[in-house]
Amino acid sequence: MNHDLFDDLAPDRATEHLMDGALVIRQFALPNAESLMEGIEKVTSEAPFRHMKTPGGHSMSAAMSCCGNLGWVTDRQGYRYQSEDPESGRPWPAMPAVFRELARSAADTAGFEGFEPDACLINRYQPGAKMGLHQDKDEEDFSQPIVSVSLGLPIVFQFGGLKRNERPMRVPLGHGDVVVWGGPARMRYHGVLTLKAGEHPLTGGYRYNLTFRRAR
Ligand code: MD6
Ligand code: FE
Repeated sequence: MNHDLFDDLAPDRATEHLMDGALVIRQFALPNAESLMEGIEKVTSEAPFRHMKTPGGHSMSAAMSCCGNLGWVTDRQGYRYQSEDPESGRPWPAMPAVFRELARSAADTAGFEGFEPDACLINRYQPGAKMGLHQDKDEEDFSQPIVSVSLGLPIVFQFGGLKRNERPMRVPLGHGDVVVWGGPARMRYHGVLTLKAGEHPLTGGYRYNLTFRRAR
Protein backbone atom coordinates (compact mmCIF):
# COMPACT_ATOMS: atom_id res chain seq x y z
CA MET A 1 0.00 0.00 0.00
CA ASN A 2 1.52 3.31 -1.00
CA HIS A 3 -0.86 6.21 -1.47
CA ASP A 4 1.90 8.65 -2.34
CA LEU A 5 2.90 6.41 -5.21
CA PHE A 6 -0.72 6.18 -6.24
CA ASP A 7 -1.08 9.96 -6.17
CA ASP A 8 1.91 10.18 -8.54
CA LEU A 9 0.55 7.52 -10.87
CA ALA A 10 -2.92 8.97 -11.26
CA PRO A 11 -2.64 12.75 -11.16
CA ASP A 12 -5.84 13.13 -13.17
CA ARG A 13 -8.09 11.19 -10.85
CA ALA A 14 -9.72 13.35 -8.19
CA THR A 15 -8.48 11.55 -5.12
CA GLU A 16 -8.01 12.89 -1.65
CA HIS A 17 -5.66 11.21 0.74
CA LEU A 18 -7.49 11.91 4.02
CA MET A 19 -5.06 10.28 6.37
CA ASP A 20 -2.75 7.32 6.27
CA GLY A 21 -4.87 4.42 4.93
CA ALA A 22 -7.98 6.43 3.97
CA LEU A 23 -8.59 7.74 0.47
CA VAL A 24 -11.60 9.38 -1.19
CA ILE A 25 -11.92 8.74 -4.91
CA ARG A 26 -14.30 11.42 -6.09
CA GLN A 27 -17.12 10.24 -8.41
CA PHE A 28 -15.46 6.86 -8.96
CA ALA A 29 -18.88 5.13 -8.97
CA LEU A 30 -20.59 7.68 -11.22
CA PRO A 31 -20.40 5.58 -14.44
CA ASN A 32 -22.09 2.69 -12.57
CA ALA A 33 -24.61 4.69 -10.55
CA GLU A 34 -27.70 3.54 -12.47
CA SER A 35 -26.62 -0.12 -12.39
CA LEU A 36 -25.88 0.17 -8.68
CA MET A 37 -29.37 1.55 -8.05
CA GLU A 38 -30.86 -1.32 -10.07
CA GLY A 39 -28.83 -3.69 -7.91
CA ILE A 40 -30.15 -2.03 -4.75
CA GLU A 41 -33.71 -2.40 -6.04
CA LYS A 42 -33.19 -6.08 -6.87
CA VAL A 43 -31.56 -6.91 -3.53
CA THR A 44 -34.14 -5.02 -1.49
CA SER A 45 -37.05 -6.62 -3.35
CA GLU A 46 -35.79 -9.88 -1.78
CA ALA A 47 -34.42 -8.51 1.52
CA PRO A 48 -36.43 -5.33 2.21
CA PHE A 49 -34.97 -2.31 4.02
CA ARG A 50 -35.59 -2.42 7.75
CA HIS A 51 -34.63 -0.41 10.82
CA MET A 52 -32.56 -2.81 12.92
CA LYS A 53 -32.41 -2.56 16.70
CA THR A 54 -29.18 -1.85 18.54
CA PRO A 55 -28.20 -4.07 21.48
CA GLY A 56 -29.38 -1.16 23.68
CA GLY A 57 -32.87 -1.39 22.19
CA HIS A 58 -32.86 1.72 19.99
CA SER A 59 -33.81 1.62 16.30
CA MET A 60 -31.09 2.54 13.80
CA SER A 61 -32.17 5.71 11.99
CA ALA A 62 -30.81 4.45 8.64
CA ALA A 63 -32.74 1.61 7.00
CA MET A 64 -30.54 -1.38 6.14
CA SER A 65 -30.31 -4.43 3.96
CA CYS A 66 -27.43 -6.69 2.90
CA CYS A 67 -26.23 -8.85 0.07
CA GLY A 68 -23.43 -11.34 -0.39
CA ASN A 69 -22.54 -14.51 1.53
CA LEU A 70 -22.76 -12.65 4.82
CA GLY A 71 -24.86 -9.80 6.12
CA TRP A 72 -24.24 -7.51 9.07
CA VAL A 73 -27.04 -7.56 11.60
CA THR A 74 -27.79 -5.99 14.95
CA ASP A 75 -30.45 -6.91 17.49
CA ARG A 76 -30.77 -7.25 21.28
CA GLN A 77 -28.15 -10.02 21.12
CA GLY A 78 -25.48 -7.76 19.62
CA TYR A 79 -23.70 -7.07 16.33
CA ARG A 80 -22.58 -9.89 14.04
CA TYR A 81 -22.34 -11.24 10.52
CA GLN A 82 -24.64 -14.07 9.53
CA SER A 83 -25.50 -15.86 6.31
CA GLU A 84 -29.29 -15.62 6.66
CA ASP A 85 -31.59 -12.62 6.70
CA PRO A 86 -33.15 -12.76 10.18
CA GLU A 87 -36.45 -11.41 8.79
CA SER A 88 -36.94 -14.29 6.32
CA GLY A 89 -34.55 -16.99 7.52
CA ARG A 90 -33.29 -17.22 3.93
CA PRO A 91 -29.75 -16.56 2.65
CA TRP A 92 -29.02 -12.92 1.82
CA PRO A 93 -29.44 -12.07 -1.88
CA ALA A 94 -26.36 -12.61 -4.04
CA MET A 95 -24.00 -9.66 -4.43
CA PRO A 96 -24.59 -8.19 -7.91
CA ALA A 97 -21.51 -8.46 -10.15
CA VAL A 98 -21.42 -4.67 -10.65
CA PHE A 99 -21.14 -4.22 -6.86
CA ARG A 100 -18.29 -6.72 -6.51
CA GLU A 101 -16.36 -5.41 -9.50
CA LEU A 102 -16.64 -1.79 -8.43
CA ALA A 103 -15.46 -2.60 -4.90
CA ARG A 104 -12.51 -4.54 -6.22
CA SER A 105 -11.41 -1.88 -8.68
CA ALA A 106 -11.69 0.88 -6.05
CA ALA A 107 -9.59 -1.18 -3.63
CA ASP A 108 -7.03 -1.91 -6.38
CA THR A 109 -6.88 1.80 -7.17
CA ALA A 110 -6.08 2.52 -3.53
CA GLY A 111 -3.36 -0.14 -3.40
CA PHE A 112 -5.31 -2.92 -1.65
CA GLU A 113 -5.04 -5.47 -4.45
CA GLY A 114 -7.33 -8.45 -4.84
CA PHE A 115 -10.14 -7.35 -2.48
CA GLU A 116 -12.88 -9.99 -2.47
CA PRO A 117 -15.81 -8.75 -0.39
CA ASP A 118 -18.12 -11.38 1.09
CA ALA A 119 -20.53 -8.84 2.60
CA CYS A 120 -22.17 -5.65 1.40
CA LEU A 121 -24.20 -3.57 3.82
CA ILE A 122 -26.72 -1.25 2.16
CA ASN A 123 -27.74 1.80 4.19
CA ARG A 124 -30.59 4.08 3.15
CA TYR A 125 -30.75 7.48 4.84
CA GLN A 126 -33.88 9.60 4.85
CA PRO A 127 -33.76 13.24 6.03
CA GLY A 128 -33.00 13.26 9.76
CA ALA A 129 -31.11 9.94 9.67
CA LYS A 130 -27.50 9.80 10.85
CA MET A 131 -24.88 7.36 12.04
CA GLY A 132 -23.01 8.01 15.26
CA LEU A 133 -19.26 7.55 15.63
CA HIS A 134 -18.36 3.87 15.59
CA GLN A 135 -15.57 1.47 14.65
CA ASP A 136 -16.05 -1.33 12.13
CA LYS A 137 -14.71 -4.23 14.17
CA ASP A 138 -16.98 -7.22 13.58
CA GLU A 139 -14.78 -8.53 10.74
CA GLU A 140 -12.14 -11.22 11.29
CA ASP A 141 -9.22 -9.84 9.30
CA PHE A 142 -8.43 -6.17 9.84
CA SER A 143 -5.76 -6.28 7.12
CA GLN A 144 -8.67 -6.20 4.63
CA PRO A 145 -9.94 -2.72 3.71
CA ILE A 146 -13.50 -1.43 3.59
CA VAL A 147 -14.86 0.17 0.44
CA SER A 148 -17.72 2.63 0.88
CA VAL A 149 -19.84 4.01 -1.97
CA SER A 150 -22.12 7.05 -1.64
CA LEU A 151 -25.15 7.52 -3.92
CA GLY A 152 -27.69 10.32 -4.03
CA LEU A 153 -28.01 13.16 -1.56
CA PRO A 154 -24.78 14.55 -0.07
CA ILE A 155 -23.83 14.09 3.57
CA VAL A 156 -20.97 15.04 5.88
CA PHE A 157 -18.74 12.15 6.87
CA GLN A 158 -16.80 12.27 10.13
CA PHE A 159 -13.37 10.65 10.34
CA GLY A 160 -12.08 10.46 13.86
CA GLY A 161 -9.20 8.88 15.68
CA LEU A 162 -8.54 5.50 17.21
CA LYS A 163 -10.28 6.67 20.38
CA ARG A 164 -13.84 7.95 20.43
CA ASN A 165 -12.92 11.20 22.19
CA GLU A 166 -10.63 12.43 19.38
CA ARG A 167 -12.23 15.27 17.43
CA PRO A 168 -13.21 13.98 13.98
CA MET A 169 -12.44 15.70 10.68
CA ARG A 170 -15.44 16.40 8.46
CA VAL A 171 -15.51 15.41 4.81
CA PRO A 172 -18.49 16.08 2.54
CA LEU A 173 -19.38 13.04 0.42
CA GLY A 174 -21.46 13.32 -2.74
CA HIS A 175 -23.04 11.14 -5.37
CA GLY A 176 -20.58 8.57 -6.71
CA ASP A 177 -17.80 9.26 -4.22
CA VAL A 178 -15.96 6.18 -2.97
CA VAL A 179 -13.96 5.93 0.23
CA VAL A 180 -11.36 3.19 0.61
CA TRP A 181 -10.29 2.69 4.13
CA GLY A 182 -7.80 0.24 5.59
CA GLY A 183 -4.33 -0.31 6.99
CA PRO A 184 -3.58 2.22 9.73
CA ALA A 185 -7.04 3.83 9.31
CA ARG A 186 -8.98 0.58 9.60
CA MET A 187 -10.01 1.03 13.26
CA ARG A 188 -10.73 4.74 13.18
CA TYR A 189 -13.99 6.01 14.58
CA HIS A 190 -16.30 7.39 11.92
CA GLY A 191 -19.92 8.27 11.26
CA VAL A 192 -22.17 10.59 9.28
CA LEU A 193 -23.99 13.74 10.34
CA THR A 194 -27.75 14.12 9.95
CA LEU A 195 -28.96 13.96 6.35
CA LYS A 196 -30.58 17.16 5.14
CA ALA A 197 -33.70 17.05 2.99
CA GLY A 198 -33.17 17.33 -0.75
CA GLU A 199 -34.05 15.85 -4.08
CA HIS A 200 -31.61 13.88 -6.21
CA PRO A 201 -32.41 12.96 -9.84
CA LEU A 202 -31.43 9.31 -9.34
CA THR A 203 -32.25 8.58 -5.69
CA GLY A 204 -35.05 11.04 -4.89
CA GLY A 205 -35.10 12.05 -1.22
CA TYR A 206 -32.50 9.52 -0.07
CA ARG A 207 -28.81 8.88 0.31
CA TYR A 208 -27.63 5.31 -0.14
CA ASN A 209 -24.34 3.96 1.14
CA LEU A 210 -22.84 0.61 0.20
CA THR A 211 -20.08 -0.67 2.43
CA PHE A 212 -18.14 -3.68 1.23
CA ARG A 213 -16.30 -5.80 3.71
CA ARG A 214 -14.39 -9.03 3.98
CA ALA A 215 -16.12 -10.38 7.06
CA ARG A 216 -14.52 -13.86 7.25
C1 MD6 B 1 -22.13 5.76 5.73
N1 MD6 B 1 -20.40 4.37 6.49
O1 MD6 B 1 -21.33 6.31 4.96
C2 MD6 B 1 -21.67 4.84 6.81
N2 MD6 B 1 -17.63 2.42 7.64
O2 MD6 B 1 -23.32 5.95 5.64
C3 MD6 B 1 -19.63 3.65 7.34
O3 MD6 B 1 -19.97 3.36 8.45
C4 MD6 B 1 -18.28 3.28 6.89
O4 MD6 B 1 -18.33 4.66 4.96
C5 MD6 B 1 -16.38 2.06 7.32
C6 MD6 B 1 -15.73 2.54 6.22
C7 MD6 B 1 -16.39 3.42 5.41
C8 MD6 B 1 -17.68 3.81 5.74
FE1 FE C 1 -18.63 2.07 9.50
